[in-house]
Amino acid sequence: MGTKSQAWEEAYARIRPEIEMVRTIIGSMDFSGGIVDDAQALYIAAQAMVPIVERANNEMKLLSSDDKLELAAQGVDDALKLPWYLEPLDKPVAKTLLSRIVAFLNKSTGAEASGVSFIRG
Ligand SMILES: [Ca+2]
Repeated sequence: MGTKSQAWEEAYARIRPEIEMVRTIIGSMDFSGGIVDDAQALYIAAQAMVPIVERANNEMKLLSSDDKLELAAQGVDDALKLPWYLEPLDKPVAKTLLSRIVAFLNKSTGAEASGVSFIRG
């Protein structure tokens, strides 16, 4: 993963309550288990993390694109407790998914309108 920047650490501390809220909400949803439910939970967590990270970035103005992607993926990892055999995958899968979600938002509404400026390319 590489070393986390000071800005990353500060942003992570800042969004921890919001990550916890996402974790609680997903935990309260009726996912009965199985790979389809796990995939849906992953998708929901990834979507939830985009505005959370973007808001932290707007407040701090210090995060690199890598920081933001890493932050969002860490948030997804924290928010999801998957079965042990899937747990090592949630962060890397989240990164791919987050890149796709942001690419979609930027294409469908434009980066300006969506307010989503991170994870391009
Ligand atoms: Ca996890």
